[in-house]
Amino acid sequence: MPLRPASLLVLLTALAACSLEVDAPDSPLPGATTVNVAIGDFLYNPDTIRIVRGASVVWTNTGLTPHTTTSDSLYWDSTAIPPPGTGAVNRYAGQFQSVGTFPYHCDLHPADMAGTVIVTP
Ligand SMILES: [Cu+2]
Repeated sequence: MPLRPASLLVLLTALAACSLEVDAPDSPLPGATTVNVAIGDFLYNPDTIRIVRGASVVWTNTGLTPHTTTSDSLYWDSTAIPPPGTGAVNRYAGQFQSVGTFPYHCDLHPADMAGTVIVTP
């Protein structure tokens, strides 16, 4: 299934905005890897990931109900990602351009679902 371009753009834009202070304009992004996070009912697996700056994260909803991946600081917000089998794209992805610790949660189940992306140089 193709990634949803609108969501990807939102994520990249948001992360670019938060990367202004730490990224030199001509600084190459060393990471080219993709890390997958499965979304279930009601958890992220794994809930904490460590990636190198420049790596991409793909969240895939494998549960039975919609979920989101929403940055606690609103650097990104997937809005509702449908479960598989609906005919709609059930993934959300983006590249992390900034070093830092980025906690996130599910906007639909904020008391139950939380995760962290740790980005290293
Ligand atoms: Cu949820």
